[in-house]
Parts: sequence; structure tokens; C-alpha cells
Amino acid sequence: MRQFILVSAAALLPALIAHNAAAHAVLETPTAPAGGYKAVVTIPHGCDGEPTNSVRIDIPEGFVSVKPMPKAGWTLAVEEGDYAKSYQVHGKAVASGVTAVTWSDGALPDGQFDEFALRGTLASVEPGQKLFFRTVQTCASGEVAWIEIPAEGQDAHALEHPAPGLTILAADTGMAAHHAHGDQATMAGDLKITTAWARAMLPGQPSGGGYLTIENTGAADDRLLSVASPSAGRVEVHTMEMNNDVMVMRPVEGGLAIPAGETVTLKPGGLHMMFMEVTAPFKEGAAVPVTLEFEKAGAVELELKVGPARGGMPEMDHSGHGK
Ligand SMILES: [Cu+2]
Repeated sequence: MRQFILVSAAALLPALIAHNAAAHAVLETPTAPAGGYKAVVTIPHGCDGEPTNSVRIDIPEGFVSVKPMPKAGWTLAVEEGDYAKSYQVHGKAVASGVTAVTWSDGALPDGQFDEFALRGTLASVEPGQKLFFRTVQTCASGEVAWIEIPAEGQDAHALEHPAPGLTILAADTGMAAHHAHGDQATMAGDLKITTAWARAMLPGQPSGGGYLTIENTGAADDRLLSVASPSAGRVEVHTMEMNNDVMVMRPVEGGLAIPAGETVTLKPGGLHMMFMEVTAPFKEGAAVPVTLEFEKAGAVELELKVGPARGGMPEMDHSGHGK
């Protein structure tokens, strides 16, 4: 039987977890790596039954060179200004641009939803960082302001009108760049394991995430059968997918295939190890020992260096690695 796990906001990636998508203004795509991004904010209902006449979205710092999409039946207005700093976009410095967009003179009935879109570039953002698109919808006699921002570690469910949030994902190019500055490998038969790290856990977070890259340099398929750690009562390998704005994690059943000649990457926002029944929350700078049990390569022991709770992986010195 398939097991589905709906993650609470306090779990692995607190930022990724969406609220009730039917009731809140949300981003259609709530996770993205640095680079080009299309922000689509969904307005789910009116103000206390009244139709929505205008929608204003504040552009968060770090989302630059923004262009709004015009909508038939709505008047489009943009506000421009200086950014908090200068960004490099395609080799050029960009220091100002669109800071807010308003679509007005429209009439979106309470019983219907609509989407308001912007394109731009996510610049100078770090994996794990959150950007909030404060959104205010105005009706004839009231407004709904989706402008609340969760405090560090706070569950977004606790907010009545959370601002639509975007979580920055690690880019593959970032991983490659990291390898280039000296990530050493743990070898086990034909398997080469690199970039082994875990995220520091926030107070109250029930489970922790761990990541690594496994390259099968041999001619035979292998399989990661299980993971164990003295730091956790149970460790599972999970897949992670967005499904209607809700992050769904599922245990990988029957082991994780490591096909001959291929590389399998566990990283934030995708495949990951999940540490449950954790004895003490992972602290940045510490190491989490793990034993990986492979079908062919056998048992492999290594340590995951603990990086920040948010943001990218740690700088690794690998002094604690077996080789
Ligand atoms: Cu998980």
C-alpha cells in the first residue's frame, strides 16, 4: 500500500509548505531556483462576498527586471523605484525597476478565481531563502490584505492572511561549483558518494533532512536498501513533489535504485533522507553519522556535515569522512 505523508509547516523545509490553497492567495509555483521566474498569484475569492476590483502585488527584494502581464478588462499600473542594492543580471548591473504592480478597474466575482502574473529574475538569492509577494485585493467596501509573514520557524498555518511565499531552491550548477572546490568522495566499491550534508533543525521541528550524491561508476545496478543513524530512531528516503500547492513526501519503496553509470542526487526540494525520532536537533557545524546499506556495495559509513537551517550547504572540510 502506498503511504502518503502530508508535511506540516514545521517539517523538513518549513518554507515550502503551502496552506489551504483553496482559501488563500498563493503562488502557483512556490519553489524555484535563482534565475528566470514567472510569479503567478492566484486570488481565490472576493472580500466577504464582494467582487474584487483591484489587485496590488509588492515585488520582493531579489526579484528584479520584473514585467507584469496585462489582463483584459483590467487597468495595469506599475510603480518603479530603486532596489535595496544593485544586482547582476546577464552581466549587467540592475539597481532599479518595478517595485509594485496594480491591476484595477476589474470585477472578479467572489465565486470565481483569477491569476495575476509577473515575470522577472531571481537574483542574489540563496537556497532556502523565502521571498514574499505581499498582495492586497480591494473591493467596493473593503479589502483583503495577504501581507502577513511568518516569523523565523513559525508555522504559516498560524497566519490568517499569509503573504504568498516563494522558497528558493538549490540550483544544480551550484552543486557542481561546490564539487569544484574540493568536495571529497567516500568510495564504496563502484559507488562514489559526495556532497553529504544535513540541514540544521529549527526549534520544534520534528524531523531533519539529509542529502548526498551517489554516483555508480560500475557496470552493475545497485540499490540503497536502508539508512540508519544513531542520531535518529528511524531514517527513510523520501521523494518530494508539489501537488496542488501542497508538498507531498513519499517513502521510496523497495530501496532507491542507483543504476549503473548514473548519478542519483538527494537535495533540498527533491529526494532526501528524512531523520525521524531525532534524539537531539541537528545543530549547524555538527556531524550526523549514517550507515547506508547498499544491495551490492554493502554497508557504508559516513558523516553528514550539518549546514544552516536555511540556505545552502555548508563549506565542507571532510576531516570527519571515512574514505
Ligand atoms: Cu521527507
